[in-house]
Amino acid sequence: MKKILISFFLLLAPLCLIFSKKAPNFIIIYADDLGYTQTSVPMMKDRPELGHSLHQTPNLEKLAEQGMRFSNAYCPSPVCTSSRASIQFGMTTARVGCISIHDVVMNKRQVDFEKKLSLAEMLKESGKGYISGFFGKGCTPLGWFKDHGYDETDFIHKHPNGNAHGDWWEPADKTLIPLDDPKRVFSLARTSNAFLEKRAKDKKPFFLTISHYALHVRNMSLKSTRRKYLDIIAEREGLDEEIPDISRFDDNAGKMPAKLRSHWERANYAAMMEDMDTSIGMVLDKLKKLGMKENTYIIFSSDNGGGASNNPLQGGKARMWEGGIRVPMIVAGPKVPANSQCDKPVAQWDYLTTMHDLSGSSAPLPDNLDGVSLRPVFEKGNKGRLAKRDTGFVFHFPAFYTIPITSYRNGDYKLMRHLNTGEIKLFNVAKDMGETKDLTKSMPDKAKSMVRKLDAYLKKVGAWTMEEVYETRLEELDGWINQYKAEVSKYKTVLKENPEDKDAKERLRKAESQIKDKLKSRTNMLENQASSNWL
Ligand SMILES: [Ca+2]
Repeated sequence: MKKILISFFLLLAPLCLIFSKKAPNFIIIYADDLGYTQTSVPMMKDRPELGHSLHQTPNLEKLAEQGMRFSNAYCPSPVCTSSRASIQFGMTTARVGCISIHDVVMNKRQVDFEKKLSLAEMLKESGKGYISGFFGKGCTPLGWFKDHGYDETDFIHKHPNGNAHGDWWEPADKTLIPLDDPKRVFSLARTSNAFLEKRAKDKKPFFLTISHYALHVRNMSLKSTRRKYLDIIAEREGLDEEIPDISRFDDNAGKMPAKLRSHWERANYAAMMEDMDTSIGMVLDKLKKLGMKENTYIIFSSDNGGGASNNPLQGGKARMWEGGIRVPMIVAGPKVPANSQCDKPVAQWDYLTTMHDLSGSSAPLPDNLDGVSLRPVFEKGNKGRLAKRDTGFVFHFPAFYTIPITSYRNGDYKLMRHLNTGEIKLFNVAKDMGETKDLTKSMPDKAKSMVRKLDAYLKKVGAWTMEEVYETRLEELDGWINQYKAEVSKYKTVLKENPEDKDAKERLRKAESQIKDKLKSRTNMLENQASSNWL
């Protein structure tokens, strides 16, 4: 059905091109694991302390001066994979049916992402002649992005791009990434710029996603950038000696004095951040040089909260506190006022509806999207009136491997529910972004009404329940354990007949080690299930 719709709207394309002015371009620059307070751009202009005091991101500062920063922007999930699926389809992770990289229920139910309308497919349907490119880190369950409407991708390996592609040049043989291309930031900029040059020639409207491997671990940076931060830190700390640049990957890593190790790690992280910023600058400069800047929306954000401190926000990556899901977001483009700020809560699942609106597409959208068009706030900031969201912002996270909490923001309030214990917390995150004052007792009616709305939403979209997730995980582990037990008895029989069979010995050893491994995973899951921790 999706394909028929696409063909129908493609037939209309030439007509649209004649009668309408050129549709705008879109560039999404997606950072990995970048926390709310980690760039040098404070997401609230009147609170400079929300900008990082060490990290320097001058190109993001420039972007914020040209456009709008968002103080209340949310990624869909506190972990990579589910955010990346959600943004693609304009739905919450609960509705998409993907809450983490190893989502046992998603696998069991064989969720088919190809049936859903992606950002690139939505733009194809507009009939405006969009060319879409996706470069960098992908989304494991989605497979190849070329299967989701993207015309150009850099998926040149055996497997679709995951974390390993940002850590190793070639995952198959674990060849190191060249030292002059840490986290592939510069090759990513070059690939992106080549895409832009082609669009400057063919004059087609485009949508480009630059999906950075930075700042996910393993942290890497240019030696020259790192030297700069090693010196800044030495000066700030009043050290008499220079901090040596001994990478932990070098043969002499052991020679780094222990007291200097944390300085080196900070310098390396700051340098990785600046290298990513430099790469962003390379693309934005190219865009300007090609004369395409005026008609291009640039959206910068992160897939989840930072792994390090997100102070004053609590928690970080894989946590449902603000530190895990409130992320930096900067937008620049046609009619976006310069040096402006929007405080209305927005989420990345809004991008699809927003881009549909801004592209001028008249092709229908699916009727089960969670996003609303952000065009009113892009153009008017806090004065822009957004369409009413049916429930609010639901961040469902029934994870079997870490603290399972579902968060739900509606207006100024955020409800959190622990999925093991059912315990509730309520915060006014507009006034109390650090989530320090639990209002459950002072506002019981508010809490109750939010619980009702949240439950109705989760039921409506058929969200996984925590019970189902634990049950499915146990089924999976027990299935594997039984399978390996069968292998153990098979190879024991083989060895009885032929005690010198090397292959059987090796297979027996592997199966026994797998059983041990899966039993450990089983214990870990049961421990997680019994936990009532919040942080
Ligand atoms: Ca991430």
